[in-house]
Amino acid sequence: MVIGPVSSGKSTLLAALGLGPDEVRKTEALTYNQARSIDTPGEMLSLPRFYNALILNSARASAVLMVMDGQKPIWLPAKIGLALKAAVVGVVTKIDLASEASLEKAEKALENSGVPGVFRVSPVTGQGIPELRAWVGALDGGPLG
Ligand SMILES: Nc1nc2c(ncn2[C@@H]2O[C@H](COP(=O)(O)OP(=O)(O)OP(=O)(O)O)[C@@H](O)[C@H]2O)c(=O)[nH]1
Ligand SMILES: [Mg+2]
Repeated sequence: MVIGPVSSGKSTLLAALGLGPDEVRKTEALTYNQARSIDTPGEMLSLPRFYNALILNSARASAVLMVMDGQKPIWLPAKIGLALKAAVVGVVTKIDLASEASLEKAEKALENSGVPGVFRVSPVTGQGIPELRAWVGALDGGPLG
């Protein structure tokens, strides 16, 4: 499952990991990509009335990737990572566009949201994707175990 701000690169990341969707467009609703992944629109993280839906659906996933745009880091709800019902890991995306200072800010914001461990990736250059794919692949029962 991917969660993160609007346009942070969640759907693009799922596609790069081979977990769907086949075609990346704006995500309009919480979407199950067959048994491969759960995609969420960034709006669900900016509107508190949607938090419960994120938390409930996270129970269906083996892992949650909390995605942060490395170029435009923003503060997330404090400690929200602790409420999710799956293993959670932070992923800073768009590292092909971001400065080191901005990447560090993104990692701070993830840490503040209660999300441990951070991968730095770019689906555009492929940096960090094999490492993240290996982490996801090592989960029991696949991504939606
Ligand atoms: N340069 C670059 N662009 C990226 C990267 N990841 C995503 N993008 C671009 O960022 C934009 C938003 O990507 P999406 O994957 O749709 O973002 P999202 O988080 O799914 O957005 P919502 O569904 O609206 O919440 C698209 O134009 C992508 O092509 C990256 O690593 N590098
Ligand atoms: Mg999307």
